[in-house]
Amino acid sequence: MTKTNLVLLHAPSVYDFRQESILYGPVSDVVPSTTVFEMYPIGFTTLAEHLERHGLRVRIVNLAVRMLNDARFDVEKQIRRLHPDAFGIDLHWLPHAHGAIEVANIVKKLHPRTPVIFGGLSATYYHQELMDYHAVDYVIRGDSTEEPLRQLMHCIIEGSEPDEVPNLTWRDGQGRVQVNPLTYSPETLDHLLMDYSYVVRAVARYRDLANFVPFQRWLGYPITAALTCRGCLHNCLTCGGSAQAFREFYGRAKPAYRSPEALAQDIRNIQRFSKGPIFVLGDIRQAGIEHAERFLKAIEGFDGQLMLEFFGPASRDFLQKLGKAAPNFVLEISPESHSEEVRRTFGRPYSNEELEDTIGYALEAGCQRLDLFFMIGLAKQTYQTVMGTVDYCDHLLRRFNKPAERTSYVHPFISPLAPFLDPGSLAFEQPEAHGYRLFHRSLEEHRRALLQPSWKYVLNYETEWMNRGEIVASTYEAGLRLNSIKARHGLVDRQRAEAVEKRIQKAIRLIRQIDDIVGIPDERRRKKLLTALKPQVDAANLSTVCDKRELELPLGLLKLDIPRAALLLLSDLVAKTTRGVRRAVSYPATEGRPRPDFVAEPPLDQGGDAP
Ligand code: B12
Ligand code: SF4
Repeated sequence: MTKTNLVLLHAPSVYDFRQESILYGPVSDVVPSTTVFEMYPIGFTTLAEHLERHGLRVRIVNLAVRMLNDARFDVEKQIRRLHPDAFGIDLHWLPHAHGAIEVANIVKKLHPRTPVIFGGLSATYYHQELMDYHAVDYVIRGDSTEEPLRQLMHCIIEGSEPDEVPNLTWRDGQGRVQVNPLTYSPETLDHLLMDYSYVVRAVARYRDLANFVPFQRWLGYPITAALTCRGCLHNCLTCGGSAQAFREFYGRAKPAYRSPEALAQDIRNIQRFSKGPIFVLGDIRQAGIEHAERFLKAIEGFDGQLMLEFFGPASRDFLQKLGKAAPNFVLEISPESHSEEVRRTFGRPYSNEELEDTIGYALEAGCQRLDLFFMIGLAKQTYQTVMGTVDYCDHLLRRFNKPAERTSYVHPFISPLAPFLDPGSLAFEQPEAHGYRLFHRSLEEHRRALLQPSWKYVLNYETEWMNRGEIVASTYEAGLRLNSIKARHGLVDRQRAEAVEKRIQKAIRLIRQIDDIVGIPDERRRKKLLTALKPQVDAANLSTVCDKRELELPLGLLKLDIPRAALLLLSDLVAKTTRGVRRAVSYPATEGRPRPDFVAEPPLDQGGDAP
């Protein structure tokens, strides 16, 4: 059996979520993950693919999803039987501050001599502080770590010092922390394979789907993402992925784009194994309208469900072209607030008129569904402004949703900026200047905050216009109101709307009960009372201000076809090897002979990777 060189582990947000009684709140209502944030970074697939292309073996283990799916899943047992040269753990999203560090501690306890490598945007931001945790040996910084990771793996395997590896923070022989320059930041994404072919190969090779599943409901709703770029042109106030955050903290002066043709090919390749929707991440128009139109040309005739996000208004002409190229298109727009002042302060300087024109053009061009995302916790936003946003949703639904006439419709969502204001964002870096007050700043403070009994106390901020209590209260009230508006407009059926309403009411009661418990001075009594609440808290954690299924598009019967995809990949490889054709991206480590991709190895649960 070939040795695995690197195992990439994805931790749950709070490691002990199965034991702790924590009301996480609506922190993940508008993303596919649950409150455990079980989705691993898309970068796991590009890291794995890049390393495998250079002859290394990589395995992904999504601990978070395994723990969610099986209450008895034994993390330590799983990690004990893994024996790679190194473990990689993502700390991309700060809400993993607790889980990622805890998993690193477990790895170190069970494999004290195996290096632990951290990476991701939050790991980059907190790289120096991460070196204070004894379980962390290396942090690779930046948004593009494929090549630095390959070089580091080479050093680990050879036993040499990684002083030349770009973007690396590490400890030298004397235990001193070394910070190598953050110089590796490629200008495009065209050197990568971004079509999940690694995942399909690995699932077939290891006969192991369970560890690769990106989020809990994915097998029922296999939505897949295609990435247009790394970085961003914009500077939204609370975003840790803004242009200035990338410049200042992640070593990127300007976005790196995927070429339109490569992006279209990624999408077509994904369609070979999944008939689920494909979400094109990042506004395709960021690189300019000519770039976007090249994409439309390259994707012409695509008959799958294609979701695109727009960072601002679009012209009728562009939407018509989009409708012709990909007739089953769906749009996402985040106006954040109905208040033009709040929206402008956030960094989206367009009017409601422009927004509504865009909605009209999109529906006219055949957009099947247009999701609108509004947020709570913004600068200049009061409790009343939040309610004004809900009223505006009612107006939009009255204006655009005429079910008798249309097959397409508008679907609004409202959710809080939670659990954390992003480190690196303008609001996090200069809170007072933007009307924010921060409660936690360091990694350790965030790690501890994640163990607070309700999301009100986990929140790392409040604003001049709303304190934490008001952010929580306005979220629940907005949720209740929007839910009944959606029921009235037929966007959710009565039964689902009633269930959402009950869940919100329950969450409101629980928040109050937890507030009372938090005030009890005796710590043991506090703990006991919180533990007694756990079953109710778990039930309220499912989704709060909306039903997660509202995010989903109706699917046909055939959604996932991994065996077919594996066969297609295999036949591609055989054809290319026998014809001696080199791929656009070549495979240096295995040149001239077929890659051993389809030699099945035992799944981890059946002793795979044991020594
Ligand atoms: C796409 C995206 C998403 C997608 C994620 C798709 C996916 N599976 O990756 C969706 C919509 C699902 C999403 C959800 C969330 N997101 Co988001 N997202 C983005 C966005 C727009 C782009 C990210 C991106 O470009 N990724 C590409 C690159 C940068 O990352 P990558 O390829 O995955 O990984 C590379 C490196 O990060 C690193 N790396 C990552 N992991 C590891 C591990 C190791 C060992 C190593 C060595 C390297 C490494 O190497 C990789 C390859 O080179 C950014 C904003 C922005 N402009 O950056 C926000 C952003 C990353 N998201 C953010 C947040 C807060 C969230 C949520 C927590 C929001 C919420 N409350 O629901 C959730 C978390 C979901 C979960 N984990 O379950 C914040 C993070 C701030 C922070 N520091 O915590 C950002 C910066 C901005 C924002 N507010 O949206 N998000
Ligand atoms: S929120 Fe704004 S700054 Fe952040 S990724 Fe989206 S458009 Fe860019």
